[in-house]
Amino acid sequence: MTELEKKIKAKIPGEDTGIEVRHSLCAICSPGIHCGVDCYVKDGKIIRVEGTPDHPLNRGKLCTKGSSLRNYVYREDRIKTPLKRVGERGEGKFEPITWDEAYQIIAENLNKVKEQYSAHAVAFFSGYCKWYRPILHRFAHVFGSVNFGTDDSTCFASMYIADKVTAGTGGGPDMGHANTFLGWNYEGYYSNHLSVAGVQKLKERGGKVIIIDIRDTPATKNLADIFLKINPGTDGALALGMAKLIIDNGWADMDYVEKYTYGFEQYRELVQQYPLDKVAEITGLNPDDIYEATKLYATNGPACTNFSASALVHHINGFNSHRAILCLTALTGNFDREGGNVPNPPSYIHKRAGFRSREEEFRSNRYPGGQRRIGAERFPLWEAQNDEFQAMDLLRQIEEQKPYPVKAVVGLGMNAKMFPETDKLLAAMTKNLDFFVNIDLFMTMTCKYADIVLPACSSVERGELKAYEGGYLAFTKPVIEPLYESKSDVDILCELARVMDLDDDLLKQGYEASADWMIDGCGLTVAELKKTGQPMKVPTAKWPAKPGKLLENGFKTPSGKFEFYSNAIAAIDPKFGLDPLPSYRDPLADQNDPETREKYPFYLCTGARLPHAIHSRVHDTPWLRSIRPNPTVEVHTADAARLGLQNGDKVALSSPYGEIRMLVKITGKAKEGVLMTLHGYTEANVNELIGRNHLDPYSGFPGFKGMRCNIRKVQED
Ligand SMILES: Nc1nc2c(c(=O)[nH]1)N[C@H]1C(S)=C(S)[C@@H](COP(=O)(O)OP(=O)(O)OC[C@H]3O[C@@H](n4cnc5c(=O)[nH]c(N)nc54)[C@H](O)[C@@H]3O)O[C@H]1N2
Ligand SMILES: Nc1nc2c(c(=O)[nH]1)N[C@H]1C(S)=C(S)[C@@H](COP(=O)(O)OP(=O)(O)OC[C@H]3O[C@@H](n4cnc5c(=O)[nH]c(N)nc54)[C@H](O)[C@@H]3O)O[C@H]1N2
Ligand SMILES: [Mo]
Repeated sequence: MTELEKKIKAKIPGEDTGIEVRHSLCAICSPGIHCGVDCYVKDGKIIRVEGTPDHPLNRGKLCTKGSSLRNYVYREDRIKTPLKRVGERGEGKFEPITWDEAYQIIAENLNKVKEQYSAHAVAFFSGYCKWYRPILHRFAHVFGSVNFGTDDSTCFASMYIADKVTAGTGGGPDMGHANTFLGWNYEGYYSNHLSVAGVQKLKERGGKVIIIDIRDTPATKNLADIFLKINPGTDGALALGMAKLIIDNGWADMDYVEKYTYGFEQYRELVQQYPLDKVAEITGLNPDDIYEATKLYATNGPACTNFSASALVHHINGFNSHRAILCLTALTGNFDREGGNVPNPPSYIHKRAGFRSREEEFRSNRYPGGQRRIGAERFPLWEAQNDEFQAMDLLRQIEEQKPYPVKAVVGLGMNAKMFPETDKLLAAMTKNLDFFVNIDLFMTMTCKYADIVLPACSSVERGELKAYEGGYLAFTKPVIEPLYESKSDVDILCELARVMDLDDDLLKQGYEASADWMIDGCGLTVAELKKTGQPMKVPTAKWPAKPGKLLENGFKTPSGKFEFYSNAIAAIDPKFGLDPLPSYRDPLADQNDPETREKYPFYLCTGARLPHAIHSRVHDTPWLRSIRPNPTVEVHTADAARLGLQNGDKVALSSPYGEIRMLVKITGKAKEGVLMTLHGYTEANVNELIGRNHLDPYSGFPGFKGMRCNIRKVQED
């Protein structure tokens, strides 16, 4: 009897249950935390899902989303066949077609746009999903387009670029060796529950935790020794003020600063402008608390810091806030040091796993050049530092068709609700695109605007290459056949490459051959990985990462040092006004005229994570939706009292760009004057309230977490 059979017998006694337990992963969530799942399969159907007990990542645990995996996979709105639009764009009228017909139509239309305009007039865009990205990226380039873009235009990349221009790379918190954890916008229980154990262990060892957040969370309650409940978007000012305190009190590691950093004098001058009383006023914090937190961080080292792919950089001053915080790690000698923030390059699709892959080469060695990417003219730093287009300029370019037309979009999980002014984007696509194909699991609002819609299958219906922390790699096996006529995204792309006869043998050979090419030299092959479908230790993986390499060999920046003053930013044309120093500006700088202030007195923070929801993708998963059935806005107790609002009241949220309806949920979690709500609802899409030009000039990121708005009660309709 195999181990699995024993497990089933133990769980479900009796003779021949006809049930098999098969391993896969849950891809609902953040790619960094794709937990191992055991699917109980009977008659080709999943009847139960549990966490895989010996999976190196989740060790048997599952969150609410993972526990709903079965409900997600068998949702009624799964797209069943390839579809061709027969009504108007947006109307949602389609007829089923065959895969062959779909490929022919796509090939013809993309080639037509290429002939009439250019290959760059086709934009390839991926939503939140990451696993197929190397294939899509290469496909775009082999087709001849420079325009590959993703949700990274609003997530992660701002931080990545800020890290790159400051230190050449980012660094993760070395929690295992730290005495202090500076949890800057850290709320692990909600967005990354598997990270909480590390913080708990640090506390058990007697380590200290500082958390800086705008709301009360389980992390602020359970973990924080010091909690700074800061005014939203003012973190940059706090970081500069902390730097002044550190320097003035002699807590800086001047030996580190002298040996390994660049631009300290200019930085010192900048931070002198942020004395404690001024910082306390901007941030809304008590000066003593700021002092205590700073002292603890700077004197109880080694200290490591949490950074977020979204929270801070979702303010229009966020790029520099991130840099200002990163600078603290060098000022205190905690960057690239044990117990501080330790660089560790990604192995495969953002995941740090201690081994080298050829993913970057795979996607970039067919880069066609010949044009600048979408957004390059407005966001030169982005263009210089990232190999994707900045999708926050897509709407403008589709509307204006300048500097060159965009006439077709190939979307994989493209979700227009991710973009500010969603309706305008859909209107521009309707009016100006010759062709739009979208591939998704579900018939989303965005799919309804597509000319061709293709059904993708889920993680449990496909095989997928996946790297894990600790030096692991897996190639999963499907646990059930793809539902209906759905297919794996990578098979769709590789089949299309064959139909279009693209000049690329690797893509034409398929995903597994491409994956093998990318992991060549790591010590494992796809064939070996497929034998178990479970994560295997990569023989060449070096884990954990050893600190000190940059200090020894030099940073990958123009000066070879950690740059308080960024030479890469200084090289950008001064007309863009980008400061090489991490200077601070008001998060609502573009909305502070008296009229707007008066009309929209509230601060709107959208999308701070909650455990049961993830962007738009599970709002229509019944089990998860049942936890919070209605789109709600969290209103502070005092504001609710002042406005005469009760729990469950219907309100209109408005900004200069639009208005949506939600229900009131009264809490004391955020500060007075701050409204908090989730994104991704079709019936209450908060991104209608975010202005398309409310963007961080360094990264192009939208101010999702900092926007003026108003709230008023409306009658039930
Ligand atoms: N207001 C506001 N807006 C935000 C944010 C915020 O905090 N506030 N957060 C931003 C951030 S950080 C991010 S990362 C983005 C995420 O933004 P989105 O890309 O909108 O994320 P999702 O809604 O999770 O996924 C998009 C689509 O992918 C589909 N999908 C799921 N799995 C697959 C698959 O295997 N194949 C294919 N082809 N499709 C699949 C889903 O069904 C869904 O329709 O949103 C950003 N937008
Ligand atoms: N359950 C769940 N998990 C997720 C996701 C999801 O949608 N749902 N999305 C995934 C994705 S794509 C991403 S990018 C990550 C993001 O994950 P996190 O980085 O954890 O992002 P958030 O939860 O948006 O923000 C973290 C904390 O920052 C706080 N915050 C907001 N504005 C400010 C501010 O101005 N200053 C300070 N100091 N704090 C602020 C919020 O209140 C929140 O508690 O989560 C991933 N994990
Ligand atoms: Mo994100």
